[in-house]
Amino acid sequence: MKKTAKKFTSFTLAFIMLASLCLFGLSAQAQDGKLVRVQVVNNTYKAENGAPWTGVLFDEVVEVELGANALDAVKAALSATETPFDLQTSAWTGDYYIAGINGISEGDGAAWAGWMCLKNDWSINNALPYIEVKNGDVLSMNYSLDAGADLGAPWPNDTTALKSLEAEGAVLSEAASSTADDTASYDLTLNEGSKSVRISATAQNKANQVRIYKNEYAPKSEEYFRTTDDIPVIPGDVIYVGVGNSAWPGSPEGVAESVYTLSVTYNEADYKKGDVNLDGKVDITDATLTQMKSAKLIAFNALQDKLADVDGNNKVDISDATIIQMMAVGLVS
Ligand SMILES: [Ca+2]
Ligand SMILES: [Ca+2]
Repeated sequence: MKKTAKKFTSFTLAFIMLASLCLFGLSAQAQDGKLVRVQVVNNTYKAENGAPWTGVLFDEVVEVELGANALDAVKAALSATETPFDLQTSAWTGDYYIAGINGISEGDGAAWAGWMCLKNDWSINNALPYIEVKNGDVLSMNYSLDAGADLGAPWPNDTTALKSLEAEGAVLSEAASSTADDTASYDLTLNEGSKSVRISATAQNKANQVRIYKNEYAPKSEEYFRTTDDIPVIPGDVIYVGVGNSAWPGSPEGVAESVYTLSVTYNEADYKKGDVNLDGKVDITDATLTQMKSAKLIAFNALQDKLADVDGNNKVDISDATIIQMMAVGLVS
């Protein structure tokens, strides 16, 4: 009876922890919609060639409904800023597109000129109504004189390599085991006290999407980080920066994706056995997390796996959780 009660308590705690994680995730979002940042930029069509304006026309955060697409968000920003625009339907596809903004219309300055949209620095290759937007997305409407080449998205697209890769909140350095190819491995050493990082990654060809995953490279999953997101990390985590995976819209045909591996460094000797959440003490939370890991409810990184395997049999299971529980109450050390 006592044992059952203890188990129940552990799992109750586990679900409270999961529930609070979910709440934390939602709190950053607008209550009944999503916040999208919209920019309108003309850096290509010059004043001396007849452009009525150049540079950034506006950079505005708008709240749109949960089901809104990229066209809804761009229209909302154009309306909010009282910017005149010209909405047309494509003669070929019948889809809506934005033909003109504030006096600059497709065909102005060059035969193939027009307004193109970059979503989080990805030059989207589809009509805006088909593009989903998430809370925190950045939509940049840019005027192009040559179908995207002057925006960093030339055709044909023959590379998925990155042009630049930088980290905020950590020091990024090429790992000793790195190969000199496009998909090098890096060490990511967290700054003192840093609990999250931002990864800034720019594709050589912006027709490719860049998606960031933590601890498991899962390109089929829509649960990924963007370059604008704070990525919570602990020592032992591995961050994957993928570019141009064939499952993602915009990827070049017949060109392999690039995947950059960024491993958060650690010194195993700095951590106590059993301290799976790396907070410097072994308590009931560590036991609960290990129980959840044993039940495949959560995943551990490589360092957490080592710290959780207190009986040293090279696997993390319920026996480890039980020993950690005993360690937490001082029955074993
Ligand atoms: Ca702990
Ligand atoms: Ca074990």
